Amino acid sequence: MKQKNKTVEYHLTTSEFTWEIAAGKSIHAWGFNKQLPGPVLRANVGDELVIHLVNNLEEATTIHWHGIRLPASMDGTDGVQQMIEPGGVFEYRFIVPDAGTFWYHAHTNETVQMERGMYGALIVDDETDPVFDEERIFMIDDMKLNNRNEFTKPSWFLPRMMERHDGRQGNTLLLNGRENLVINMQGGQTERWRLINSSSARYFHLHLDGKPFKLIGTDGGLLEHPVSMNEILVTPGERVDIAVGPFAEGEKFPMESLAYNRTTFLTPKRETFANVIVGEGRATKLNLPERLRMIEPLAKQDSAITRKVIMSVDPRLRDGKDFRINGHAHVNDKPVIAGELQVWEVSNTSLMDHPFHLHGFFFQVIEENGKAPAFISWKDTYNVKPKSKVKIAWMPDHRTGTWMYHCHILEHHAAGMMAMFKVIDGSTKYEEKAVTHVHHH
Ligand SMILES: [Cu+2]
Repeated sequence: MKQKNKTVEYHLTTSEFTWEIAAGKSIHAWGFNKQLPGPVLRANVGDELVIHLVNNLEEATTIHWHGIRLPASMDGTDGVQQMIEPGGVFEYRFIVPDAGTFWYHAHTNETVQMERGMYGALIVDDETDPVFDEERIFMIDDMKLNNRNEFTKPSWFLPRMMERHDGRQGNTLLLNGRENLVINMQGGQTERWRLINSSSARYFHLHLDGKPFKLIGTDGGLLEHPVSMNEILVTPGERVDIAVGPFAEGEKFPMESLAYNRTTFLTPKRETFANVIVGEGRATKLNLPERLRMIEPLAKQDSAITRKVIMSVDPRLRDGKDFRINGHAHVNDKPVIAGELQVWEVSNTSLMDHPFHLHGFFFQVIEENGKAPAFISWKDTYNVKPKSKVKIAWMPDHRTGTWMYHCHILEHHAAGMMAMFKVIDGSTKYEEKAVTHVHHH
């Protein structure tokens, strides 16, 4: 029986607050409802989400609903709404059309606001989801703190330049706002883990002591079939859903991030984020079918390219606008027409990796450096390796308005690796709707 759609309301208040990341170790975080991460927002496919936002920060903010195919006016960028000033309120209202693992985060002054904790998970359920014994959401983050547990920003030119180049990678490793998290599983059970990389720049290269797990979903929901693997890279902005277990009582192993060389000044390291401890065996109710769903291919591998997007870095790194799209920083790209298939060649001419994020729409990777991908999936963020070309296909729909794409390493985005563009209706004259929601106390 089809579930009835409903309206799900949340009240979120942003503020600065004290947050304990480990026993006796507190930071001055910024976030939602004095929690880090913010509260998990949850709804069923087709429900309407209403989020009443109050901004009690001392600076303006806006919130982006990463991965949700919502109307442009709700996307939370400065291209579609006015800043929510300190003391201001805003109502976000949209339908959640897809099941999967999504997240929300500040989309204003991100290198400060997101670094301090302005993010949370947004989960959309479907009654046809596979059944697990347990589900966990892990928001991955790292913070760059000094020895007084304060957020630091380099003041000298060279370290500032290096941080802009690498992206801010922190020394404090967090899962769900905690250091050294212990994950207590039950023997014989299989869990669904939803991983969300909410860090500024860290490449999280998941490894569970070599134990195999199954990838079941990506940014845009379930895959067609579970795919078994021993490690997976989750770049900033990306999500993966994996099936973990079953393990035997008494097993203990770390959740690690393996070293990944993305060509930074910082040397990549293998690091432990959490530890898994398996308790006594329990019965399982696992129902993970081999066929999870069908994904219709949007385009063939050899489809004609409709746009080229070139991500580049000026090696002189002089002026803070050295991260570029098609040769320029902070670009206004050409519009696309609703209903016209987009086949974009996204290339990276630089020597470092960039996770490419498209707002508001899912794409399919149809080719990477001449090869078809191993399996089809829906993505909104995809890591483009150095000196690489990725061909993506996506379909702009009736949701006309201003959208954007950018590198999800926050410092690269801030230094110019982003573009705004419009989806326009091809048949009628395009008019931008005025923003009328913003008001102040
Ligand atoms: Cu980048």
